[in-house]
Amino acid sequence: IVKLNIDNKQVEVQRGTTLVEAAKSVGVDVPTLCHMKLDDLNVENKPGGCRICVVEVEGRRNLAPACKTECTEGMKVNTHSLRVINARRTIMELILSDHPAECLTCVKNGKCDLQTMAQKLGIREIPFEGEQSHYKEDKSPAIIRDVDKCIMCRRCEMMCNEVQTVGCLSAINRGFQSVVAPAFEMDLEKSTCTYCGQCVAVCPTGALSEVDNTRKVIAALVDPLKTVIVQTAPAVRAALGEEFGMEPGTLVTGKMVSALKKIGFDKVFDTDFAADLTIMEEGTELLSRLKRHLAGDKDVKLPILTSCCPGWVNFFESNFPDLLDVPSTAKSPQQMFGAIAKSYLAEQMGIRRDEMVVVSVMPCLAKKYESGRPEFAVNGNPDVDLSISTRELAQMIKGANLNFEELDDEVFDNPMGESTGAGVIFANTGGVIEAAVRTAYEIHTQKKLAKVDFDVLRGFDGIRSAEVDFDGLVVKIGIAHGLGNARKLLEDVQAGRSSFHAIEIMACPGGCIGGGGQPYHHGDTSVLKKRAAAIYREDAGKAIRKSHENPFIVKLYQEYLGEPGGSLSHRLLHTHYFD
Ligand code: HC1
Ligand code: SF4
Repeated sequence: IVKLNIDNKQVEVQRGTTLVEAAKSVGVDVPTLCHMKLDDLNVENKPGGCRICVVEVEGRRNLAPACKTECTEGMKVNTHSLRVINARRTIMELILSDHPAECLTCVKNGKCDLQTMAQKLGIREIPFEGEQSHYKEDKSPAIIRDVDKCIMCRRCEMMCNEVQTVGCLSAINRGFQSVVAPAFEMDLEKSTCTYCGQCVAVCPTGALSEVDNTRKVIAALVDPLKTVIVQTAPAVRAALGEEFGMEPGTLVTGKMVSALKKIGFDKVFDTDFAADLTIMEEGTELLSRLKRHLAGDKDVKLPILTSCCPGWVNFFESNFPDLLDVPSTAKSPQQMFGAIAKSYLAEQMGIRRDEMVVVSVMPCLAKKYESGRPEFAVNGNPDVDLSISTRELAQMIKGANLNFEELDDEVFDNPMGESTGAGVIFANTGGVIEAAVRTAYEIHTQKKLAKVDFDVLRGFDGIRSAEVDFDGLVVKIGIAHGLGNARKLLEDVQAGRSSFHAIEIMACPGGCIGGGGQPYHHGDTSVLKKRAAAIYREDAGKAIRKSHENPFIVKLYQEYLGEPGGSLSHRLLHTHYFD
C-alpha cells in the first residue's frame, strides 16, 4: 500500500498503481489521449506518447506523465495547476500542428477524442507550423486508413497485437513521418488484417474508420426499379440507442424497425431469422459429426468450429490453413439471409434477383468484406448487396431528421422477420453455441428441455468450457472471444490436444455486441456487459426460444429447402474456405 495526496485528496493504492489510475479512484479525471485501459481484457495502452496527462509532482522539476508515473509514498500531486494547464495547451497545439484541420467533413466529427480535447482546452489557433506529412489513403473492402490523422497513440496496435494477436499494425518511420501501418506499408487488403475492426473501435481520431456505404444505400432506396430490403443483426438492437444518448443496454428493437420503415426500406427483416436457420444447418452438422465419431469413424473432424463470424473466418484462413476442413461449412446468418432472400423471397415477391437490393445492418466491419466475397454471388450479383454498421445506421437516422427516442415501436415484416430467442443470443459470446445446444439437444434426445437457459455457457472470460449432458452423451464445449483467445484453442486443435466436440469463436471481445461497427465504448468495457445483459433480456422475453420451433423456419423447409443438410440447403446455405 502507498499513501499519497492528489489535488488535496488522500489516496491509498497498491504499489505499482499509476497516477492516472490513482486519481481515477478518488474521482479525479486526468485527461488522456493515448492511454486506454480495458479492464475486462487485461490490457493497458500507456506508451506515454501524447503527454496530455502531465501533472505536477511536488519536488520534481519536470511535469510527469500520469499514465507512466507510478505512485510513491508521500507524493503530492496537482493535476490542474496553471503550469499543467499551460503545458497541456502547448502539447495540444503541437499535436494539432501535424494534423489536418478537416473536422467539418471528418468521419469522426463530433466523436473525435482529439477534437473534444482541443475543445476542452480552449484551443483557438495553432501557433506552430508543423511539417504536415501526407500518406495515401488506404481503402480496403471494410476499413479505411487515413494515417495523416494518426496521432501515434498506439491504441490500434494494442488491439491488433495484444488482444487479437494478428500483428498487422506496427509503428514505422520517425518524427513527423511516424505512423502506424502494416508491414512494408502494404495496403490493409494485402496484409493479414481480418477486418475485425477492433483497431477502428479504439482509434481516437479519424485515422481508422469504416467504409461508408450509406450513400449507396440511399441511392438504392431512391431507385424506383429496386426493391430494397434490410436485415438487422442481433447485436444492433442492444447498442443503437447509445448513439441517441440512451443508456448502454437499452433495447431499441421496435424503434429501430420503425426508423428503417420511415427511411423507406420496402421490407424490414431480421438477421435473427437467418440465425435460426444457421442453427438448423450447423446443429445438424454437429449431430452428424458426433454420430460418426461415436460410430468409430476416424475421418470425422472434431471439434466442429462455428463459422458465422467473418473476422474469425479470415483469421483461420490465413493463420491455420491446415484446418480449413474443421469449421462448420454453414454460411453466416448474414449470408444465409441473402441467399434465401434472393431465391425463395424474390420468387414469392415475383421479382428477379437483380431487382432486389439486400442491405444488412451489422455491428461488424468484416461483414462488409464478407458480403463481397465472390462465392456469395450469383453471376456477379451478390446475395447481400450492401452492409452498413450500427454507427452508419445511426447516421442515416440522424440524416433523416427522425426523433429516434420518440419513435413508436414497430414489428418486423414476415416471413423473414420472425425469430426466436436462440437467434437473438447470437450477439453474445457463447450465444451461438447455446442456441445450437437448445436445438441439438432436443433433436438428439427427442425430449423437451426443462430449462432453455444454459448459464454455464455464458460469461465474459476470454476462454470458457462446459459440458452439456445430452441424455447420456456428454458434449464438451469450448468458447473463445477475441482472436488471441481463439488462437490458443486453435493451437490445441492443431496439435491434437483438444478434447472439445464443438467450439464457438467470435473475433470481437464480447462477441458481436463488441463489434467494430458498434457505437464507441471509449474504453469502458462495462458497456459491453450491459449490451450482453440486454440481449439475454430480449431472449427471455421471446415467446419462442428454440430455432427449430420458429414457424417460418419450419415452413421454409417444408415449402422450399427440404431437409437441413439436404441438397438445396447445401447449395444455398453452405460454403467452403480458402487459404
Ligand atoms: Fe453477428 Fe451473426 S451474430 S456474426 O456476431 O452469426 O455481425 O449481431 O449478425 O451473420 O445472426 C455480427 C451479430 C450477426 C451473422 C447473426
Ligand atoms: Fe488488426 Fe483487426 Fe484492425 Fe485488421 S481490423 S488491423 S486485424 S485490429
